[in-house]
Amino acid sequence: MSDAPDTTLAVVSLGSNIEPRAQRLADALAALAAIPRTRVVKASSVRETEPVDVPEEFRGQRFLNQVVVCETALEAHDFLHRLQAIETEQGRVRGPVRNVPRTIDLDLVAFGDLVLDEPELTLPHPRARERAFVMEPLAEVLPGFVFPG
Ligand code: PH2
Ligand code: MG
Ligand code: MG
Repeated sequence: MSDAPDTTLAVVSLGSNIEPRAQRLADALAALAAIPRTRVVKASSVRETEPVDVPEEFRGQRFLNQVVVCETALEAHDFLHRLQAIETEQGRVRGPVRNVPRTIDLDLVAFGDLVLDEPELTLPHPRARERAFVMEPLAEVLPGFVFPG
């Protein structure tokens, strides 16, 4: 038996396509570091990326993306709710149309080796592996990362 606290590596993808994009990512990184029982292990470089799968009228709005690895003692849903609270705090508004411009998007890409398929949370993130704006910064912070499941 170990008395070390049980922690999980959580991989978070950050994205913004509404200025000030870089400030929003920096604010989100600080907010991640302030989540209780959580620390930021590593943050990738910030990359400017072409929008993928966004409505035609917003194709001109490029994203800044980053991947951040956290170590947390929270449970997956609690951690997700923290991410959603940060999005709300940063003025994220959710509407009926998918992938419209957003102040900040914090997606849970993976949470340890957890595999889940629930309405609220699918792990690992179902589209992450197809998205260079996730996979490239992920390879920078966790080279050789293997998705569970
Ligand atoms: N997020 C999306 C859809 N398309 N494209 C880029 N380049 N970066 C993103 O973060 C992004 C996207 C849905 O969340
Ligand atoms: Mg997203
Ligand atoms: Mg999202």
